[in-house]
Amino acid sequence: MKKYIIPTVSMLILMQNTVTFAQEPEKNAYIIEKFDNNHDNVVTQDEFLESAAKRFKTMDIDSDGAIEKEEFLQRYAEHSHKTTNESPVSVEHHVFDKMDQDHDGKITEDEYNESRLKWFAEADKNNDQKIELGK
Ligand SMILES: [Ca+2]
Ligand SMILES: [Ca+2]
Ligand SMILES: [Ca+2]
Repeated sequence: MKKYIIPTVSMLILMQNTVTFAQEPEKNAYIIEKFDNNHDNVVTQDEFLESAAKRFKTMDIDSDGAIEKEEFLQRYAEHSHKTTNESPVSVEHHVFDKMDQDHDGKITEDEYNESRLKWFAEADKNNDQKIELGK
């Protein structure tokens, strides 16, 4: 009997995991792919912010410490034109407006980090400041 119970339990756990984490596995995989600098399949908050800082510098074309809307749109276009021809401008504006919390037309590094951390926290299901697949 025992050998039947064990697979049943692990199957249940597997099913639970699938149900609990089914919504966002791609997001975690995406974050790990993009931000796991030391390739241990875990993205720590430090790693994440390090990459965010680099990305911010890349997007801040004139290096004035803020991403203006023109800079944002330019970078966005550069990164999206290869994958899709239809790049709806409204989406870019929406993303920008979400990050530009005080709506002064530019994203400061604080605003940028805050939105990144929000993203990180959403993906960090067990709240241990690490992104792993499914956690
Ligand atoms: Ca890592
Ligand atoms: Ca700038
Ligand atoms: Ca702003």
